[in-house]
Parts: sequence; C-alpha cells; structure tokens
Amino acid sequence: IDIPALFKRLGLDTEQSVSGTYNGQWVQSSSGSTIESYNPSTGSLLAKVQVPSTQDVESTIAAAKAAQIQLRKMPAPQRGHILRDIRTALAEHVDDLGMIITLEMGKIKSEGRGEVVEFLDVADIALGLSRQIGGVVLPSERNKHFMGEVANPLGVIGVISAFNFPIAVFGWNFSLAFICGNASIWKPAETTPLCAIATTRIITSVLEKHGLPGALCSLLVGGGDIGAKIVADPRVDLISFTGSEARGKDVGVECAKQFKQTILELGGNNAGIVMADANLQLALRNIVFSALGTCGQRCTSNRRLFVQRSVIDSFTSSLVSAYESASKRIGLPHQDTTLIGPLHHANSIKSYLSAIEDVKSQGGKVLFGGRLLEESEYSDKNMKGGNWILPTICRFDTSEGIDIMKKETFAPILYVVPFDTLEEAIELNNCVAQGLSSVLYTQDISSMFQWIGAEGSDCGIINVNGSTSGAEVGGRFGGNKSTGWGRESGGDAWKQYCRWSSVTINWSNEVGLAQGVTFD
Ligand code: UN1
Repeated sequence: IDIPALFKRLGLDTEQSVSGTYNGQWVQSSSGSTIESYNPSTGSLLAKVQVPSTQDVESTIAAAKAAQIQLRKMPAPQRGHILRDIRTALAEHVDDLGMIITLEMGKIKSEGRGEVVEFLDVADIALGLSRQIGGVVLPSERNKHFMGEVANPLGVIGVISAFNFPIAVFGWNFSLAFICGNASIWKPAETTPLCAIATTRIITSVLEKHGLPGALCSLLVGGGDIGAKIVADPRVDLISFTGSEARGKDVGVECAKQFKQTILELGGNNAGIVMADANLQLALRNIVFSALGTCGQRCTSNRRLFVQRSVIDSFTSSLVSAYESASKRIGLPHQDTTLIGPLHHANSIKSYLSAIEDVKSQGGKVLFGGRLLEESEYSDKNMKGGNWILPTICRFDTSEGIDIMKKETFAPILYVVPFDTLEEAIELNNCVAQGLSSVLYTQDISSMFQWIGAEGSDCGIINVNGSTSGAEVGGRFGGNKSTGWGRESGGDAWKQYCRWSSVTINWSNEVGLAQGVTFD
C-alpha cells in the first residue's frame, strides 16, 4: 500500500498528531495526551491522534445538541436527499475507505471494501425510509376523534463502536439516526481512529456543503473514559454500543439509571449445527468463511460447531484440510491472494493463547493450529511485528462443563463437538449466555422449521445453509440474552431513533371519554 498517497486522498495529514475531535471544526486538543494507531499486520505506527480534553467533550456534546435543534426542523425527505449525497461521496471513496480499514483493522481487502458497501446499503434503506417513517392512524372508539402515532426525532445519539467493524456499524447508526432527525456523536474504538476520522471528513464535508452544521456528525476519539462521559451526559438521548459484554453491562446499567435508551450489540458465541443429511460441501464452505473471515473477529464469527455423530469424523477431517489450505493464504491483508489477515491487537494474541491453554486443560484436542505463526512461515518479510496466529480447530467429545466454550474469545478458534439428535443440538446452541447468530445445515424441511420456531434457535439471527456471519443489511441486526437485545440496520430498527407519541385529537365540540366513563 502506498500509505502516504492513501492518507492524502482521505485528507489524513499524519505528519504531526491528528485531531480526534470534530464538532463542526477539527479541534486541536489541549489535553496533551494522544493515542497511537498501529498497523496490526506489521506493528508499525500509523499516526498519533489527540485525545479530547474534558472541555472538548463538553463543547462537542453542546454543539451536537445545537445542531440537532436545527436538523429537527428539516422535513425527513430533505434529510434523505442529504444522506443520498453523503452516500455518493462515500461511494466515491469506497476503495480508499476499504483500504484504510484493511490497513488499520487488518481485515482483508474484499472484507474491508464490503464493510464500506454495508454503510452504502444502509444509506439506501435510510433514503427510502426518509419518505416512510411515521406511525399508523388508528380507529378511535370516540366520535370525531383522530388517533395515531407520531415519530419525532429523538435528539443526540452516542455511537460507541468496536474495532472489528470500524466504519459499517457507525454507518448503520448514523444513516438511520440522521434521516430520523438526530445528531450523532461517534466514539470509535481507540485502535481504529483513522477509519473514523476519514469517514467523518467525508460526511461532514457534504453536510457543510448543504449549509448544515458538521456537528450533526461529531467525533470524539479516545478510550473508555471518553465513552463513559458520553454515556453519562443527560443531553445524549440514546447510546448505541458495540463491544464486550462486560463493558456493555456498565453502559446498560448507567443508561438504566438515567432511563436513557440503549442499543447494545455485545458478545456473540455463535454456533453451527451440521446434520448428517446436509449438503456437506456447502456446509464446509460456509463454515470456513464464517469461522475464518475477519480472522475470527466478527461478532457473528462461527465459534462452536455441533456435528451429527455419524459424519463428525469425516467432516472434521475435511475441515482440517480446508484450514490447511486456507492457512497457506495467511498474509498481508491488502494482497489479493490473502484469505486470513492478522489479529487486530497484540492483546488478542494473549487471549488466543490462553484460550488454547484452557482447551487443553479442559480435555479438548487441538486438531489444527493452536499456536503463533512462526517467522519462517511468513509469506512476506513485512509481516514481522504483526499479530500472526494460526486459525484453530479444537475437538471436544462433550460440551458439558467445558467453560471455555461458554466464552467468546475474539480469535479464529472453532470448537467441534458431536451430537445425536436435532433437539440435543438446539439445546447446545441455546445453552450459552449469548444469543447473536446461528446456522443449521440440513436438507430436511421439518428440521428447518423446527430450527426457526418456538423450540428452535434462541438467537437474534437464524440461518439455514448459510453462515453465522455476513448478514445482509435488510434484516434487523442484533442478538438476544447477554448479546443485548438491541437491533440495528434493517427491519424496523429505525424506530429506536425516534421519540414516539400516541396522539389523540378531538375535533368535535363534545367531551368524549373512553372506556364508557362518564364524569358529569
Ligand atoms: C459485527 O461483527 O459487529 O453479519 C458486525 C456480519 C456483518 C456485520 C457484523 N454484516 O457479519
């Protein structure tokens, strides 16, 4: 990658420390502290970004609030037109934005670009919705009374996003929040600030061209302490948080104390179930994608795999062969031939290695991987200094009492376990705290319907013969149980960004009381 040229095209001037605060203007912070962005593939420093001071946070929230008061006056279809221009500007930079994701997060080129496309796709949905958001008109039981619902803007939306989808998840929230008439304040992961700065630059230049305040798309780059300030501030009306269950719990509790709305997208511990009657080749291809894609660092990555006993041995050996060939394509993520990039952070290596230790001490067998990639195995000398590991398959004979399988480890570790009946496999799918995504491989129609029904998967996302990851934007995205219950992206997720009111208008000259009450 020609990094200086890429930075230049995205307006990133990284000669000195870069501002990480945008609130209508890029603020040179007086905090004196910076965070550093590293390339996970090489370990090299990409940029230093200034962390906002308490005063910067304060002025940013105030600016977002003032900007929202201006936006809420604008009819939603006009907001849609502006979003269309934002979409066009982002689409013009789709390859460069994809590449900055590849550079800073470490996902492969096709997945980096795909993530930007995910933003564009949600912008398409939001543009259409800008002419459709609203409530229903209801029949009143009273004479000459009108009843209905109105969806007004909610206010200021705090979006706290994770490193693994450093642009798309903000894009989902921003697009819907914007057409619903809200301002957003984005606190990205502290390890992916450049993705956020580049995206903010593009969006705000369009807002400004339309004479709107850039603070409608405010940015505060920093760590958990900055996020906590946004969460604690009463001027922020909704927090959309993506991250760990532990952090999510703190966010949820703080918001509950203030009766503040939340969208939480927390841990996933996603399972696949392979029935003996499945198209096994199709299952294999899908599992390889969902277990290895983004190097196992999607919330939707396939982590647990239950295989019917009669086919488990042959299926597992095909899986091991597939991992062997995929591992020959571990490499720098911007190269076309690469399938598997690095782990995003050096800390992820620690959790990967400690999970492998737990697998061994809890009776699991490592069938493939389970170690760091050695320097002699690097396909490019520039990989030195990066976070390189081998994707891993572990086999357990039972999942009972295996604590490591209850936990989401953000790395490509797949646990394979046998089962006998579909009911047992569904029970295994549902027995963890998390409930994000799931998939069943079968060709049997009754199994499919059982899987999607009341006695089936308890996850927010249910697939058949597809993969746990790679959901389309049209569906509501999110999970149940400890994943957090919130929904983003498609379906009726937009409703969460509105202030809903039931409206009754008496257009007669009589007092009309409901429920047959008289009060004369
Ligand atoms: C995430 O991992 O937080 O379904 C989002 C998927 C993507 C989004 C993942 N469309 O894998």
